Amino acid sequence: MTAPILYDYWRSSAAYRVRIALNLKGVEYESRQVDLRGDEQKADAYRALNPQGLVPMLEIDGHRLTQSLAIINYLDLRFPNQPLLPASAAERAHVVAMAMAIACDIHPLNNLRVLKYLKNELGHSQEDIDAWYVHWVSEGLPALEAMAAPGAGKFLFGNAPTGADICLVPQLYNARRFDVPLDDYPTLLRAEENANNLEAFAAAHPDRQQVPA
Ligand SMILES: N[C@@H](CCC(=O)N[C@@H](CS)C(=O)NCC(=O)O)C(=O)O
Repeated sequence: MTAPILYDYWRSSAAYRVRIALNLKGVEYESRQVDLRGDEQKADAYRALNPQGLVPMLEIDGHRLTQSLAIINYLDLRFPNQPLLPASAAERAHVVAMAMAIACDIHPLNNLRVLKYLKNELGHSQEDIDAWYVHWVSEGLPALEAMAAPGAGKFLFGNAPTGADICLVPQLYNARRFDVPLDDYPTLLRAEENANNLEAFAAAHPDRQQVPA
């Protein structure tokens, strides 16, 4: 297999998820930074690869895959070592629900293009935008804590990392950037700490990525 190419951005939480999944699966890949600060994701050259103009995009096995959860699902089926979802239908639905609570219900409200639209098109102040960010994260995380607590062990579900932890760690990284208080989420913090103790998670951290000049 030729090395997959990840169209990546060091600070993108959706790309961060895919970096973690690739590392957990032990798949070596090439990272190509798409500079979101310079709007490279909107350029024709990138949109020709991913019409949505978003990162991540993964070239693997002759495919161009988009959407981080779809990519992670592909990797899980393609590389069955270290499964990222439980085998039982009910447990799988629970883990997917936690991942989606983050990836579908928190992250999209706080994405760069949404924050830029609030600022540039709708004329909101940075103070309003920060409040918007904190509001949606602070509404989503208590629900996630309640969802996770009954089945959590070292991780959000049980004692091995799953797709839910893959979504959690980048979301908490982002929350800290916006000074969102996290003390009320002991289950989430425990899973985050245990995840970050694994090299697969640590190596995917934004601080360990190449930053475009
Ligand atoms: N649902 C998509 C979200 C992708 C996404 O929103 N990516 C962000 C970075 S985290 C992006 O490319 N933003 C560019 C922009 O907002 O213009 C996924 O999970 O892959």
